[in-house]
This record gives sequence, structure tokens and C-alpha cells, in this order.
Amino acid sequence: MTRLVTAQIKDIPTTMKDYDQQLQQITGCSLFELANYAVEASYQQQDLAAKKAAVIPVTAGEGLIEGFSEAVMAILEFIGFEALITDQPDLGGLDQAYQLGADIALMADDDTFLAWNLANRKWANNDRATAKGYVAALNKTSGGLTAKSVLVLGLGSVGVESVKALNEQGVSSIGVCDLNVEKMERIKKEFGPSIELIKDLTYGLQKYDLIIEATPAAEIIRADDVDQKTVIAAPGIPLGLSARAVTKIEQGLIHDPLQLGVAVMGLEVL
Ligand code: 2YH
Repeated sequence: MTRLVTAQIKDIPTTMKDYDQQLQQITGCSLFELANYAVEASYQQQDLAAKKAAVIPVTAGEGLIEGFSEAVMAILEFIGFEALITDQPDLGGLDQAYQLGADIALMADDDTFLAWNLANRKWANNDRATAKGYVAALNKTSGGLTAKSVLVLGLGSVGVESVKALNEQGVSSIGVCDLNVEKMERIKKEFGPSIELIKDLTYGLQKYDLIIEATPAAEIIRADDVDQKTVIAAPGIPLGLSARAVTKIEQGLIHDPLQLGVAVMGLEVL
């Protein structure tokens, strides 16, 4: 699993407005609208103002990532929550979150990033939320997914959750591509005939225009693999497209390190 690094997230607090404008240009939806769409809700931003979200730094494993809690807090504030970072990390932070009357708590270690509602027990996992957010973004950017075909690159947990979310959107077929053939076969067994195993990436990229790029690999999608019809929703870190591929598809790329997943988590636990 990819662990975020400070360079990828440090600018999030100062660039949320630009991020949101760019997302609107590509998908037609703001971050808040997309998160609502992903969780099939219709919250208003003012509904969130009365909700206190506590981000609790976690020192377990490889420890704190400088700027991580600040980035999560900035995203939550941007979509309307009252957000704070606890002074203490770990369980001391959870203790503080309860004492401050927080409605929602968020904590991430090296493998798992969770949000949970301290009152109603709802919880959200970042991998599932990220998959839902990117499938929603692909849906909006491509004018709907019903009866369309989508290629999912990478069957880590975000990729697998993307297959599940796409299946619920009524797509006609899902291509899956992973270096591990057993993972592809497991997905085929679970989801049946709508799954196409793609063992040759170049062939898959030629065949499919709509792509979820959920791999930890860089530069696996080259300029020759994309055209004006290509739409890529890319939760993968780092981005799997070459710089020339990014320039070529212009308005057909959705990619961020944290924003969509965190916004979906926030609304999912309300
Ligand atoms: O970046 C990560 C993991 N890859 C979680 C991925 C879930 N999709 N975790 C962040 C760790 C943050 C750190 N413990 C802190 O600063 O609190």
C-alpha cells in the first residue's frame, strides 16, 4: 500500500479552491456535489457546519506524516465541517475528541484510514470511499456509466472496491488488469461474466476508453495509449500516466492524493 509523503499533500490547505474549480471544469461537479453523489445523499453544506470533526494524528508504524492531519482538516473544512486536529496523537487524541464533543473522528495508520461517527456508529474506510468517489467522478465526466465498459488497472483494495462500485452502476463490462493473475481470477469468480481479464495492458488501453487507474506504478499509461475519448479517474499514487499522456487527455483526467476520498468519508458517516 502506498504511504503518502509530505510533498504530495503539503499544498492541499492552500489550494482547495483551485482544486475545486478544476474538478468542476472536468466533472461538472464541485467536490461537495461529487461526494454527495457518491454516497447517494443530498446534504447541504450548512448541514455540516454544526458537525465537529476531529482529526487524530497516529504515531503507529512509520509514524506521523508532516502535513497529513492539516490536509485532512482542510478538506473537511472546505466541504463545510467544523474541523480540528487534536493536540495529542493516538488514544490521548481520541480521549480529547470525546471531551471536545466531536461528532466524527478520523485516524490513519500505514494501512488503514478510517472515519467514524462517535454518536451513531457509522464508519467509513478510505479505500472504499476513494473508490466510490472516483467512480462517481468517472460517471459524471463520461456522461453516465450505464451499459458502458470500464477498465480497472490494479487490484489492490481501491481497485477491488472500484470493481464493486462499478458493478452497482450497471456497467456492461469491467476489464481488470493486475500483474497478479490470481487476483484477476478471484474477481472474475466473484463478479462473473461481466469481468474481462486483461493480461496485455496495451491491448486493454486500446480497447477501453474509460479507465480507473488504481496502481502504485508510474508511467504505465503513455501518450500513444490515450486519445480525446479517454477518461481516466486515477486514485493511484503516484499517477500512472506519463507527462505527455496527461497533456494529451487534458480535461479527461481526475487525480488527487486525498481530497475526493476524504470528502466522501465525511459525508458517508453523517
Ligand atoms: O497514507 C496512509 C496509508 N497509505 C493509508 C491509506 C488508506 N487508503 N496513511 C497515512 C498515515 C498518517 C499518519 N499516521 C499520521 O500523520 O497520522
